Amino acid sequence: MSETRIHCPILRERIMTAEQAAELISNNAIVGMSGFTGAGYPKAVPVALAERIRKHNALGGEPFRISLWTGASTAPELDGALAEVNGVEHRIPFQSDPHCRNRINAGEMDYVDMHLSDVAQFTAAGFMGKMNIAVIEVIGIREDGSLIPSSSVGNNKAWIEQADKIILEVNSMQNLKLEGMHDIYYGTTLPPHAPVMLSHPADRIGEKYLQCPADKVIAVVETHLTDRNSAFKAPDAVSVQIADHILEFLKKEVDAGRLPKELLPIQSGVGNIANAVLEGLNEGPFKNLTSYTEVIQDGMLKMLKSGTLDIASATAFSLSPDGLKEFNDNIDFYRDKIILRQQDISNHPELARRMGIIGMNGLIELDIYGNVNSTHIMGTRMMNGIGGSGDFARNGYLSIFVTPSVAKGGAISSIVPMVSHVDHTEHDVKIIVTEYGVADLRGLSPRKRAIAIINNCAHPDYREELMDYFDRACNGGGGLHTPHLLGEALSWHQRYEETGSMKPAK
Ligand code: 0RQ
Repeated sequence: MSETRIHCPILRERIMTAEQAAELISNNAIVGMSGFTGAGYPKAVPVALAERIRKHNALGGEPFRISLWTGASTAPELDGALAEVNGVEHRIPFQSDPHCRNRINAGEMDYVDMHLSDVAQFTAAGFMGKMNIAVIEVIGIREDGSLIPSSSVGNNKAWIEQADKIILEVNSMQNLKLEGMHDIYYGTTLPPHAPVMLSHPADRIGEKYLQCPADKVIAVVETHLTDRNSAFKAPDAVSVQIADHILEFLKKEVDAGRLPKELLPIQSGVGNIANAVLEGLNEGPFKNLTSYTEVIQDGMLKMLKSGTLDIASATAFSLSPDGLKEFNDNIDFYRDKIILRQQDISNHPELARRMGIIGMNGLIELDIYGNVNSTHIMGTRMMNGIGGSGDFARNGYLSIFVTPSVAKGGAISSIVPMVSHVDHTEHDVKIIVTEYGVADLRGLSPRKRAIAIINNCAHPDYREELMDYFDRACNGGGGLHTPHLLGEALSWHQRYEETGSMKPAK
């Protein structure tokens, strides 16, 4: 394996085991790791590090903990293993791992939930200290020491630049034909930034490889392990209805001349509903679409295959096992239709505005005035994080938020009088879609938004009560711009915490 994938003689001399490499990471280190939505993350060193931490902590004394910075969410072998041994003191910028989530919500891990476009600049500026070491998965090392990136790019360029030392995992399980699909841009790190000269998702502005000074590389570990590839749930009736409403909405926008017939570049969030929306778009009337997004999901492969989509630009794959097989079996078809970029470019605010991205993201709850909570359960417990949704919602052309009208079998209304946490304010939220319909909030004042959201999107079980709240708030003696009953605004959440349901007792 080393003959074929590690072509740089100096770096071949640094091959060692994952356990030996893990010994090179110090207690309290700031560690950057590759990985974005379960793709391209290191798979051996974090597991070995977790084992080392477990043994260290079993002896008592000062606990061994690191700061862990990644691209986005990773996988059980990284976030899961390190969180299980309580080895992470500080975590940025996004996660979706159950162990990690438990530590965060138990107050045992400091989690800084960040806009994904901002991380490279924020860390390069040194706001949170200097990165000591980076662990990066690649699929090969070229003779000159440059690196062939893996199934995600994420923050790898930034981590390689910022870290004092680097450990490389060379994963021979990844398809070598990924080589050439990446576009790594070296023109921007800290302000003042020059304009990023990209105006179409198909544009290439960078290099195919990651530059990496060989003298920083202290270990090379060979692996042969697959990415975490979670299956998607087959689209259920609710997500199909949501997808249908989005299609209808987009068709009307085209008819009204507010969108071109091939739309504008699409961004689609992660998760089952986002994937179902892509499946719906694939069956819709649109052709020659483009995508400028973060992750390539199964639905996007299908759209490329059918010709609905011409090009997809992203920072990572997020495929199911079937999706991965389809991709690998037909990689020659997909190679020139997918470009993988670093996340400060895939999510770049300037580019989102320039290209006029149509952002489609999920949410936990929204309120009657259109404020969206994407991250917190009942105001206090972290789910995943804001991820890239804010990069696109604020800066794109249209920000569409999608959600089933209820959660937990109907015990929770996704539409509440006041959100228990805000990620996307009323100023960034343009269109809401549930299985009941579309609320087009563009140009509506708060009171008109409330009526549109309740009538078009709320579940019938909660509609009357929401309207009752709104009516009483309008007559409650407070201001009439955004009417609220402050003592009652969060009572639905309180009721859920106390009774297990937002529905009032009969
Ligand atoms: O939990 O499966 O245990 O029942 O949340 O909800 O409805 O399956 O929707 O998979 O699209 O995820 C906001 C989490 C939605 C996601 C969120 C529970 C619900 C279920 C999942 P169960 P659904 P999705 C690009 C953009 C932020 C990041 C982002 C997300 C689970 O879209 O993380 O947009 N977004 N990134 O039961 C309690 C509520 C609930 C609730 C849903 N009101 N109260 N639980 N759930 N609503 C990608 C990146 O940036 C990397």
